[in-house]
Amino acid sequence: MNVLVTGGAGFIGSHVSERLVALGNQVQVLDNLSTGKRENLPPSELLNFQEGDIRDQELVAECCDQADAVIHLAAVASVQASVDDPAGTHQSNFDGTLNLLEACRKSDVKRFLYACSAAIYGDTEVLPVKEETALNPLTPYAVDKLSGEYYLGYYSRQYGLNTSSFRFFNIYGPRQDPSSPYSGVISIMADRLLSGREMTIFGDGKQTRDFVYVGDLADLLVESLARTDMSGSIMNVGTGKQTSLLDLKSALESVSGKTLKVSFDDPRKGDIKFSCAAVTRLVTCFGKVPTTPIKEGLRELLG
Ligand code: NAD
Ligand code: UD2
Repeated sequence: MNVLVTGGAGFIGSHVSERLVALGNQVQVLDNLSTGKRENLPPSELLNFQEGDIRDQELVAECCDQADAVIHLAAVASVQASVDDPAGTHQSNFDGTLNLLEACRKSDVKRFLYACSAAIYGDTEVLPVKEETALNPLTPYAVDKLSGEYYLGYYSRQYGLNTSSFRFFNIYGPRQDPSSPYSGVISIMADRLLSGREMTIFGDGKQTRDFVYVGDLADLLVESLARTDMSGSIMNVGTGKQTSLLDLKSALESVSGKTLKVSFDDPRKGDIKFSCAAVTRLVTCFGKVPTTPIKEGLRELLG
């Protein structure tokens, strides 16, 4: 199969590309390297790297012409960046998605997988969060992700494109970039632990997230490529378990034998307190949830 992976040089995309190549697929990566890195990708004759932008309609059409399937991961993944620059991030996060859908409609692409986000639920009172829960996208990032998901539904109904939108919860693992203050909390914790620097916990550390190991997500996406019975589907990708930041700290310390120095500061404005995915749809569709226990995932991350 020839698979176009947008954002393939990024954190999640590089794991997906690696899996696809290992299974003998031809992989095209389209990435503008805004946050991704060429060196995240394995050297392979099966992998063709194209430095370019999903906002470039002509280039996107060329890439889709050769593809059997698209895994669309390219986006400005930082929620804060979207708050700082709604119009700029909209071009990648929404216009880029529509460019891809249009190009797929005009070519022979059979399957389209999309990286949506738990951010579209906003702050919910009832946990775990089901897909049917009222949506409350509170940031430009979440509005664009949700709009993209709605468009997938439209292209599935109107043009028969076999689409699936996956609402990722908090993904972690090797190659997640810890360099920004808005990087994933596990990447920051691991970085500070290894460098001996202190990290700031915003709030009391009792907030929870549903953390998914990136390898499990990559397996799930690759497995779902061949599915012909999922068109128009929408699905949470979480484990159904919550872990607090304080529990994460203990787990990292027990895995590494080191102590993580922390200080506490006020909670971030608008921060969600508790988050956990309902996984019934995932179980019904795949017969399983992401399985890597958090300590094992942390061990992989620390290397
Ligand atoms: P990432 O920043 O590592 O990956 C995004 C990739 O997209 C990068 O390689 C970047 O260079 C590329 N990119 C950005 N804009 C582009 C454009 N206009 N044209 C071409 N390439 C472009 O982030 P990630 O964590 O790997 O996220 C992958 C996807 O998953 C994103 O769509 C993100 O919104 C979504 N997501 C991630 C999480 C998480 O916990 N990491 C949670 C929910 C959703
Ligand atoms: C994650 C995703 C976001 C979106 C959302 C869905 C990342 C980076 N962000 O946001 O894209 O999909 O999930 O709900 O993956 N924290 C600290 N100290 C730090 C950094 C973070 O205390 O140095 C706290 C933060 O205030 C929050 C928790 O850790 O309470 C998780 O933060 P995050 O940025 O990793 O992820 P989240 O859930 O805000």
